[in-house]
Amino acid sequence: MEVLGNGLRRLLLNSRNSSALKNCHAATFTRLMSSGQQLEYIIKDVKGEKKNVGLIQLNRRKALNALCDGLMSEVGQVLKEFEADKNIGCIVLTGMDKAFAAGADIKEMEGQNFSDVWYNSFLSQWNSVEQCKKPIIAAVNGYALGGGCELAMMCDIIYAGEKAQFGQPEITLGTIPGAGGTQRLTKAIGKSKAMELILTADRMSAVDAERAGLVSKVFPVDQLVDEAIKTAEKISSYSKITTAMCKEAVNASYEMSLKEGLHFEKRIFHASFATDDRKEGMTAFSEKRKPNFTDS
Ligand code: DAK
Repeated sequence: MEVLGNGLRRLLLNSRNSSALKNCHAATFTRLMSSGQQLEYIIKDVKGEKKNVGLIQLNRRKALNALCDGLMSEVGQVLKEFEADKNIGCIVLTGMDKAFAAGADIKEMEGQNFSDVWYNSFLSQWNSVEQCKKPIIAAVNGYALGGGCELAMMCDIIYAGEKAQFGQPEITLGTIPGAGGTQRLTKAIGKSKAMELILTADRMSAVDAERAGLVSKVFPVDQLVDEAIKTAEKISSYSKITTAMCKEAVNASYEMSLKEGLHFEKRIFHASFATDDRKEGMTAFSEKRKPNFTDS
């Protein structure tokens, strides 16, 4: 099995060097790498005093973290691993100083036609980010453009470094945002500002993004990731079941009318009374001690 694996890996490595595949088209290759825990486009780490924060760093430096198929497959794979890890309560997703991500990989998209993208559910592996039940903090330094901005918006909290720049420049490529830019950006900053960014391809600074509500906090570039990890540790200290309930209820507000959303919230609130952690949280308050959550 191992021999076959190495052979296939060599074959894929060679074909990756050919001009047809040189821009990271080999999703199969990546899956092979991930299952063996060797990641090519991202770095996986576990942080925090209690090792309860999962860290994913996008690491395709030369291409400014352009989000190729292989990279997004690795992100999906590692998110799954963090979801399965009972100790991890929150995930931080970051890039590098110059770029969180400069968008989906344009060179990978260039040769595709309508039937390619339609029949192959092009880029469907991006769904793994929005489907993750654990909270994800995007720590954005540098460019967050196109799919980079959309990836950050799929996360639950966005922290930005002072030099971060957000934008949806797809119009310059003859296409439109395809991973939530027209929807999530509009909900985050309102129609006028979203239209302006999407129709002009102009960029928004970190400070303006915070003012507009896209970003919750701005930090000096070199402190950003540590600050995101600190917040993630705090989130991880609470009951994971309650955290998941909070996330689900907030996200439901995107999908429902106020009346439906309030009803949904009430039902989840009621459901929290079926957990041990709700009992423990309230008992600990009365006994003037710290709660000892068991995530049940
Ligand atoms: N794709 C591929 N390569 C990219 C790239 C990208 N998005 N962005 C940068 N690169 C590569 C450059 O080609 C260059 O490679 P080499 O020429 O060295 O081989 C290298 O990164 C360095 O880039 P530059 O030389 O351009 O660096 P500069 O500092 O001069 O400029 C820049 C930085 C970020 C302003 C510039 O690189 C740039 O404008 N990049 C493109 C930004 C962009 O247009 N992004 C939007 C892409 S469209 C979907 C999911 C996602 C999407 C759609 C659907 N579904 C789930 C359905 C998303 C679409 C997009 O994001």
